[in-house]
Amino acid sequence: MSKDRKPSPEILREAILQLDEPVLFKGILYNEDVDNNWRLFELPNLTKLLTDNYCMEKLPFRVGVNAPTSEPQWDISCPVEKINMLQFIEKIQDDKSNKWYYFDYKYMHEWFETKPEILSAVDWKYFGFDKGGKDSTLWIGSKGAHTNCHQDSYGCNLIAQLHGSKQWLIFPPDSGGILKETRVPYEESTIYSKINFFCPSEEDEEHIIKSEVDELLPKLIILNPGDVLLVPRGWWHYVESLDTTVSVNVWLALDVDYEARIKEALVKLIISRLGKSLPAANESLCTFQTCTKLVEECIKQYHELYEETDGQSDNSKKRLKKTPWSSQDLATEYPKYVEKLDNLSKDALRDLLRSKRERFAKSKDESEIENITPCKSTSSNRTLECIVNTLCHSDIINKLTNALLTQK
Ligand SMILES: O=C(O)CCC(=O)C(=O)O
Repeated sequence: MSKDRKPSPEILREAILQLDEPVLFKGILYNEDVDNNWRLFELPNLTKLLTDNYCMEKLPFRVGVNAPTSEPQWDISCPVEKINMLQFIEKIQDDKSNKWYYFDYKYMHEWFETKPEILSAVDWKYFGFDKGGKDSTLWIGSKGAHTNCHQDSYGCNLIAQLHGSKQWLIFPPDSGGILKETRVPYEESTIYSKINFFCPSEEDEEHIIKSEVDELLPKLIILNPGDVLLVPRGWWHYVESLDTTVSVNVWLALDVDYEARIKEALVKLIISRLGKSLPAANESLCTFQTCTKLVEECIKQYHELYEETDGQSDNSKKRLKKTPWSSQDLATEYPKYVEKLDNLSKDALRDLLRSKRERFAKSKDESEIENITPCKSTSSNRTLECIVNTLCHSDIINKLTNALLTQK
């Protein structure tokens, strides 16, 4: 059978929902065999579209520094500049500036409602999902723009790299201890790592290398234009633009999200009760009553789902029990399109962290003079942060959820 065979949308859908390891679909979108409009997101095409029709339309870009900071450059601490695409391009061509710009995590339907070309250029049908621009988020960044290491609470994630290259460092779901998980700053459905992967300290490097075990070693992937990456449920990721980049992603809901919703509602309850004064994303923390209702509602939905599944016919249960796809199976069957990703060795991980720390050694003085470090320390209330992180630790929230789900 031909090595150039394409996996069908049905196979891809089934595999994507079952895989528990990241997989790279190499160059799959910009392959002439695949008919699509994704090339509209290459920077020159996107810029033309946005400047022709949006003339002076400005988009909010988060601004950070290509310089060392003692803490991660948290999203909520970064200033935002509203600029149009031409201004963005002008700014990133300024060699003297050490700033990066990121129009990140933007649901496309909120920004491009009047631009159907942009929304309809996104189509996930090749992967077996009836989803498009209205379900997807857009990310436009300059070199150094990054998303701090975190774990998403819901679904699995498909990412289309459409312009430039991005580095993804991905750790398995159980890496919360190695990565120093934290709920501060608080953002619904995001668990952050305290490690500053953009410029790790020597202590962070030592902590990671000392705590790493073979099963939890990360994968390092450079996504290039046309690539699609699957990040399965629960995998931690740190993402950095290596040059000017455009990418689009979609989160795909999974049945297990019903349990994750209970956990997120419990965290929201604790933070709303205790952590109001800690840094949080710009979203309303609900009152005690509303949070309690939310927890109850999530538990009810969970029971409804599993009662439905229990009521399934024997045949449909058998169908669900089919041997799941592994990344190795996919890569063996479809070598032209699918790449299984290897783990980094401990030495390679140490080298990576060191090179990230040392790359700014020369620019340090300069950035301090400019005094544009956007990262404010969150140390004003370390005790409260510690209490919140203890109560919201995944081990505690898991136990609490189990207790709530098994109570009579
Ligand atoms: O591309 C990025 O900067 C981050 C993307 C991300 O976190 C995600 O797709 O879950």
